[in-house]
Amino acid sequence: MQTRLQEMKESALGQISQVTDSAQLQDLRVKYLGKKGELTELLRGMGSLSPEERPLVGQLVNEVRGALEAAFTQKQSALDEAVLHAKLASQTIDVTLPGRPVPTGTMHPLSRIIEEIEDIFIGLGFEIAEGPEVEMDHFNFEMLNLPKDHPARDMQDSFYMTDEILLRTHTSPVQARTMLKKQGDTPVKIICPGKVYRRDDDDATHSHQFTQIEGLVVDKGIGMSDLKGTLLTFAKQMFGPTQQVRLRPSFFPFTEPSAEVDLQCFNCGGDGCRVCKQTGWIEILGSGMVHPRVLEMAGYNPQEVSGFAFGMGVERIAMLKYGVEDIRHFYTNDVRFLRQFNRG
Ligand code: 2NL
Repeated sequence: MQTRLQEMKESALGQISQVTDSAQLQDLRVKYLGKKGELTELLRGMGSLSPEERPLVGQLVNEVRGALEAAFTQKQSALDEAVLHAKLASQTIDVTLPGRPVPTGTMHPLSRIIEEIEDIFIGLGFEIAEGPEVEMDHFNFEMLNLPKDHPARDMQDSFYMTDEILLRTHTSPVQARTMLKKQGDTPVKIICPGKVYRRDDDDATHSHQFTQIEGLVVDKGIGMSDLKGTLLTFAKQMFGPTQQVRLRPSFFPFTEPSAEVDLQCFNCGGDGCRVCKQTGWIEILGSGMVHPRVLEMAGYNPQEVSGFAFGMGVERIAMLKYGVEDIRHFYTNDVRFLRQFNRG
């Protein structure tokens, strides 16, 4: 009996060591340790042993069982490890290979300019206001002192959807709406960036759709000096600390008095060049003191408060700043054009 047990143990250990996968190992486990396995079979034979032999053989059976179980467990973890190693080996990556480039976009030059201008005015305590691009005639023209028969309406040929609804021709209606919403509350200190539309034939310097930023300040005691100081501060932050501004008389129906604002040419510093047509100055903004009629229509008493407003074309600033010679480049979105901005 002892000999048979020893032989069985040797044979089982031998077979276990030969096994190459988990399924084979499980078969062996059943064959030796299972309910109908060889060890159980041997145990049944113990009945025929003498009382002296039984405890000895019992002990030996337990030893053999323990040895086999240990061998199974050890083999199982060896097999698991081998599987893991094989998997790791088949899945290795070469970290020294060059990566696949992921094409990233760049910010559109117009968006960049808008963001720069917004940041400057936010720093001066302005808030950003937005409004609809499809606008009512009332807010686009009437509220800005441009009644139906006003000749300036011809100047701004518009895209009408109906008699009363059009694509806004400037962002001024956003300012009119903001003032109305505030119901006479002061101060109003906003800038309004956005797309505007005019019926123009597109060419190198005209586009039927373009981008405007307008600003508006309404409060007690606002004067022309506030307008000039604000725009000078803006010019210095946008174009450099030595920048100067120049105001020239002008006309807009919604401001009185009105002024064009010139910046010193940022290309030649004022000496005169191709960009400034030898004048040393570049026209960049329209501005003025808000017309009393406009204040009144928007719910403010022009005897108590006053305001200044200004408007600039973002494409024009971007063209001057980046030396872009055709406004249509901003909308055709040729990546070779767009990639030239925002490098690094
Ligand atoms: C230009 C001129 C300007 C304004 C816009 C404005 C708005 C309100 C009241 C009064 Cl609500 N004025 N806006 C004033 C002066 C000039 O824009 O050349 N834009 C490109």
